[in-house]
Amino acid sequence: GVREDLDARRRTLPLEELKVRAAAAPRALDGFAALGGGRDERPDLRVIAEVKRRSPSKGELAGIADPAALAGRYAGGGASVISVLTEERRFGGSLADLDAVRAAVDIPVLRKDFTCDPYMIWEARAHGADLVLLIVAALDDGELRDYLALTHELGMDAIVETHTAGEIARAVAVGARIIGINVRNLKTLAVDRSTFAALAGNIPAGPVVIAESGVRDAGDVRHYAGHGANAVLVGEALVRDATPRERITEFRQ
Ligand code: IGP
Repeated sequence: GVREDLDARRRTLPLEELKVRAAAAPRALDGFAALGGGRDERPDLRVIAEVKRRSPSKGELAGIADPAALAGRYAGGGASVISVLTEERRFGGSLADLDAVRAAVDIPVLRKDFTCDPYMIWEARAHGADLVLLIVAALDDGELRDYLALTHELGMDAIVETHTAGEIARAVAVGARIIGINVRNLKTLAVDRSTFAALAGNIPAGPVVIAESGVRDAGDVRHYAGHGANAVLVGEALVRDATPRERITEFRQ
């Protein structure tokens, strides 16, 4: 499981050294605002474009030779945030990918990984991330609160990922400002796009609402937007596309 994987993960630096690097990093960009948060009206749909080399369900997705160049194309198409998978074993990502993307774009960057301890939050900041992912199903309420607090202390924001009504209630209870509904069941890896419409109504006004996974085309984007998504998080469809810049432009219309 996720926990075992993370226990086995190499700790590249002592926490004290990460803290020094986090303090020296340029301050985090405002991911909440980039996603349209803090406004009365959020007319335009935002796109979070993901750099994902492989996935447990699909295997190798694309030979991403240059994550920085891909991120540059995403930004050129009008992506609001770049998501970078850093999990190595199942997603083929790394902190080196995060570094490369961070250096390539001036929009907020999400470190997309299974955050399971404070170390990873410091590490994200030390590597220039502006957002981290907190998966409600993987954390208890105490962890969720503590990790969200640390994320905010470091000037970052968190996408708090949910998959059930109960998880949404927990995300709301801890004061999540950005709530994602992942339509992919992380246990079975099955994608059910109807999950978003079924659950979005449980999120009160205030948080930014993100539809995660399963976007194939502009029709799927319209579907999520029509059911209240402020942003969509798109991985596979973009990394496989020959012209991701044009695709993002189309998604935003
Ligand atoms: C993107 P897709 O179907 O567009 O490639 O999905 C994103 O939602 C997915 O990568 C994801 C994910 C996660 C990956 C959502 N939550 C948690 C790893 C861990």
